[in-house]
Amino acid sequence: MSLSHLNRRNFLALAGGAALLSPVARMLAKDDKSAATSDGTTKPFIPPGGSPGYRPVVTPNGATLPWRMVEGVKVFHLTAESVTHEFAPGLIANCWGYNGRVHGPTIEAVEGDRVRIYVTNRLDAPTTVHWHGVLLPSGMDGVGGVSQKAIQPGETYKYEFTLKQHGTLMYHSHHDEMTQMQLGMMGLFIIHPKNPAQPPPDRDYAIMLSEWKIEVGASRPDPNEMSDFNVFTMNGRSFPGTQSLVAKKGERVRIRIGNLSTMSHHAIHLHGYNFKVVATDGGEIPEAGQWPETTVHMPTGSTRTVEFMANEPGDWVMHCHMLHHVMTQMGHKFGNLIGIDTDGLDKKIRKLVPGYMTMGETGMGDMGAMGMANPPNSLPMVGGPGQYDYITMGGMFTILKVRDELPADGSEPGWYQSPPGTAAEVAPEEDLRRDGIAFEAATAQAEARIRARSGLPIELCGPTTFVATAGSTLRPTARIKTAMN
Ligand SMILES: [Cu+2]
Repeated sequence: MSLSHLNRRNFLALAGGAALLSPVARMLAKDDKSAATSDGTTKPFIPPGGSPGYRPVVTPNGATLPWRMVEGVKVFHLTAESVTHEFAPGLIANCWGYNGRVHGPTIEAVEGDRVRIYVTNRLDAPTTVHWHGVLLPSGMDGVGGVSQKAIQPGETYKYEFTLKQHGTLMYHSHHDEMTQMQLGMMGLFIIHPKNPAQPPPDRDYAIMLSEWKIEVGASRPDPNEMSDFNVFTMNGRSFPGTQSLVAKKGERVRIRIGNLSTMSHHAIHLHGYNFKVVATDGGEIPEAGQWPETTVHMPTGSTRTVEFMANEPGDWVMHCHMLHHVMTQMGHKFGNLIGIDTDGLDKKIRKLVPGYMTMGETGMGDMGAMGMANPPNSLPMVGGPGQYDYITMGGMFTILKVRDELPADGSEPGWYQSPPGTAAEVAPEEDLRRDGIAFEAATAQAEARIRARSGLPIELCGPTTFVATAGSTLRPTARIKTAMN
């Protein structure tokens, strides 16, 4: 089989061959008009005069849309345009967004504000903007054909309304929705309360969830996909491209989550905490109606706001619990090799491809860590490097970093250093003996893999099971089953 004939599926079946592919320069479509790459850098907006009159929301990897007051009206300007966007280092695609970003910048205002939002269309296609969940006059609803004419290329439309509510809302194209939203045309619309019932939280984060189909090596997301999405993002970024959320111990944290994925709901799970869902895009939930959760269900077309006290320091992951949503492009449609003895196959293929080794018989956890070359314009199959080991999740995944003290300069706090005795580690021999634990390695092949990891010579011994007792030279690892005596 010639390497040039590999499609994604048999590319993966021949994953060992990936090392033979030389890196190829990213090829971006020539019709792209944007000059810069939207790279997910957080850009806050401080209005003239210094204070906006509210505690601003932080959109990790995102930006806030600037505004200015003109005769008592808060004036914004959105420009719909083509955007070259980096999802994570290694994956760049030509998307559509607003103001040079994917997704568009977060709009922030206060209940009671009169807002005037100009929308300029620099795309080659007509568009509109719908203010999702915002209570407004019908003619301002932004639905092409229903409440207005579509905004033609080159035109600028004006939307103007008074904000009658507060909460976490959204905006998105409502013309050729499948194409335009699936190419990235969406953003968050945060309205702060005019008379807050309680002080603002110490940390107020906003995250937009979305999903994409970007064929490996392609430079344009496929807006016609209806089920097989392969890039899952928070604020347009896939882990390890996602920026961490930080909090100081004792702070009250609010996370606002919106979902405008084409087809998927998401189950956003936070480790280390119980939180309460305090609001939806329909409004605040009275305290009596809030219940504790660790996972919030995010139907597409909705927002949920969760709050909790950051009282336990650590690195706490927050990710979609639909497990294909924490994989990247390469993690899907993979032939099932779990438990297959591939030794004979390997020997045959090695005659054609020296050094070939099938991967995937124990799962995909090692795929990213092996550092095999990725095909052009794609992400490693799974996550990214962590403090202790390779992180086997990517995609819709980020980390909440809670610390006793945060760096004074506002920089990222780095990895959490667990106090001695508070982190899981290899069981000491004396503990195993004291507690009567014997452990059993699954197969000789497992032993070979353990030896490979530990740098010892590999001796394939055949498929016999052997038992190791405490004190053997095997390093207990995740691949070793434990059993009570
Ligand atoms: Cu999901």
